Amino acid sequence: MKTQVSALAKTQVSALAKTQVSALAKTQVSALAKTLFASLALAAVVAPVWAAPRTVILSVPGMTCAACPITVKKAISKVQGVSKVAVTFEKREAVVSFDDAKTSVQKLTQATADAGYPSSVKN
Ligand SMILES: [Cu+2]
Repeated sequence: MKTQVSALAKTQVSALAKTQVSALAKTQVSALAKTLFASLALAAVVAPVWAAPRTVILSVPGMTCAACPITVKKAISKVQGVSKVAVTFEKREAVVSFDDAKTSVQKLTQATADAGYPSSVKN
């Protein structure tokens, strides 16, 4: 009889322990979720900082005369988010400053390609 009680007590202790572990796990998950949420909220706040103007140098090998840079500059300037464009015929390159929240390097190279001047990133 004593043994049975003892066994029963052990079972209950074990069950209690499991409940506690489970509660602890839930607390940890909740804490993790809070941390995750906090970092996501922080990311949302920080995002505009990441969207700071970026400058990229595009190689535009297809420019064959002094008038070509005008066409290239016009094409890049039309892309939304572009703040500054400097195209040099001598170097066959375009230095473009843009807001990477509004546009991407891919859109810039696409714009020059659409104008007849395929380009690629130099830096
Ligand atoms: Cu030309």
